Amino acid sequence: MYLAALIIQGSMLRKLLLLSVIAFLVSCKKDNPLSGVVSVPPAKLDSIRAVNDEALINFLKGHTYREGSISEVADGDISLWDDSRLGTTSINIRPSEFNLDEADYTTDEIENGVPHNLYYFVVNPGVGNQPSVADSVYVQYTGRNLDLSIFDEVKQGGSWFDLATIQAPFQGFRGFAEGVPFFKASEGVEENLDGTFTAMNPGHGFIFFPSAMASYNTITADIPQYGPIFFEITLIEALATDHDGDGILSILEDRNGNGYLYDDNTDADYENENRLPVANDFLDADDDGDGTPTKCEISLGLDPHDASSYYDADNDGDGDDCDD
Ligand SMILES: [Ca+2]
Ligand SMILES: [Ca+2]
Ligand SMILES: [Ca+2]
Ligand SMILES: [Ca+2]
Repeated sequence: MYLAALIIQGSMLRKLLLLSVIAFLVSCKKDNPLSGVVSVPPAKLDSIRAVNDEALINFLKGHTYREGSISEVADGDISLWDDSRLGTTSINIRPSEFNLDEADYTTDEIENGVPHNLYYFVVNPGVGNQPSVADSVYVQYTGRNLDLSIFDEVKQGGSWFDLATIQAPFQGFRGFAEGVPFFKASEGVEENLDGTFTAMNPGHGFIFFPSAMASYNTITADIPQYGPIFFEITLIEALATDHDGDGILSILEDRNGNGYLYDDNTDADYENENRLPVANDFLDADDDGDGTPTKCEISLGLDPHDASSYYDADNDGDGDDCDD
């Protein structure tokens, strides 16, 4: 029920996420010499990273947080860059996230990604649950380009987002999923007489990130190609999520602990050999592909990540469910 509720919240960000997927599909089309259309290959991650990071740093040095909003620094202001409330983290972006030509990258970059800086500015840390990148959050937000123009906004009520989905390859806006976990949710919500509500002490602040964590080379009406962006967010609620319902929280299915949910697939070889759809562990209810669901294996004390240990009710050599 709950995950279904996640999907119905319409918003511009969702539309932009979809746009990114469409742009990716379009970019996959081969050049057609007859049509005269020649596609420009996307730029290399490294070159855009350098330009974007410089733009972000210049922005942070040239702007301040004053009276609830971000504006240009004036005499006596402390810039965002010099403000102790600013933090930074490094997020690895893999060429596969934008279907970039792997010939341009080292084996390490293909496997582990190219590090990019994300900046976050904490106005209020919040007091409630702190989400992980695998969790679901209810937020109010405003998304802006570095010229302060708004490309998306939800200020009334809020919108649910599944951060794990936003982290997925080809989605774009990964920085949103990586930045929100630096905040905690509110301590609760009080309903007002007019039907609106007030979140008590929510996490509140800003996240700034390069285009490789946003829409990268995609051209949209509201965000320039290769444009860094930032979001103001108010984190109202955060819920720990178990996407496949196998009894293991999704964040704990990041088995190699690198904060990326899309490189953990226990039965990758099995899925490959049998031409099954790729299901990473957090979306796979039978992680080791032995026929016995993970949940059943846990309840019986079997190892859910070892295909040679399974429950075999009818003794035919194939794994069965506990209910069989
Ligand atoms: Ca991982
Ligand atoms: Ca799998
Ligand atoms: Ca699983
Ligand atoms: Ca299993």
